[in-house]
Amino acid sequence: MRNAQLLLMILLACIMVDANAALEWIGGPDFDCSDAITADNVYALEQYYRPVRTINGQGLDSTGMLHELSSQYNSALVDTTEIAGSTDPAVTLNPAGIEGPAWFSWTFDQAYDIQEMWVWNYNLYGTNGSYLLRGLKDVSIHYNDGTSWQYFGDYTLAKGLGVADMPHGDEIPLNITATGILMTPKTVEGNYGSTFYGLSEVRFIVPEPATMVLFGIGAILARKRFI
Ligand SMILES: [Ca+2]
Repeated sequence: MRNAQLLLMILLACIMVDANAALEWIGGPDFDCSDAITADNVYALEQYYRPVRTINGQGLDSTGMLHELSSQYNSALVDTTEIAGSTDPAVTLNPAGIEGPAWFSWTFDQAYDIQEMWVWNYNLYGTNGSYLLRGLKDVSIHYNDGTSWQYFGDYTLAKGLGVADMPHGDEIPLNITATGILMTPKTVEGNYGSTFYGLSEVRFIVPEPATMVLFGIGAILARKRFI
């Protein structure tokens, strides 16, 4: 009976912790490794609009939830007119070997259980909203299982708002274990109507560590109790 009561208390604690758990994301504040994530795209060597600007928090406010207007200092952008006609496979094919007008990839330092991917799309209004057309629209998502790239699915991203404090527009449910994520705009409708393809920020949500520890303890005790 004591074991059963202990197990019940632990399970209740797990539920309480889970309900109050702060969101944890790879490479974000309080994460145990700031080098946990790197970003890449066809413009990785460009001085501005570098892919790292999609994962280092540049452009986000003090709450970490609102992104300011996109610029070369806080967002990534690919100008496809500059790579048109290229025969370099690193440009014309994404890391999974699939053709697309552009691609963005994020690599982790190890495999993570990723619950969701949040996306802040390109966030600059321009004349009559013309720069918002640079935002990604219909994309394919691949994930690296540690050995090779696997197709996850297609997704349509919300258009940016062009405001100084833009919340993320998408929470893509993933629930996969991966060492990397790849996002490739479709050849048709890959963005909202531009030769540029841009993103402001992404975030990969992972289980909160304390919750995982408690769930682990609960699982061990449950196994002892019921086997
Ligand atoms: Ca950013």
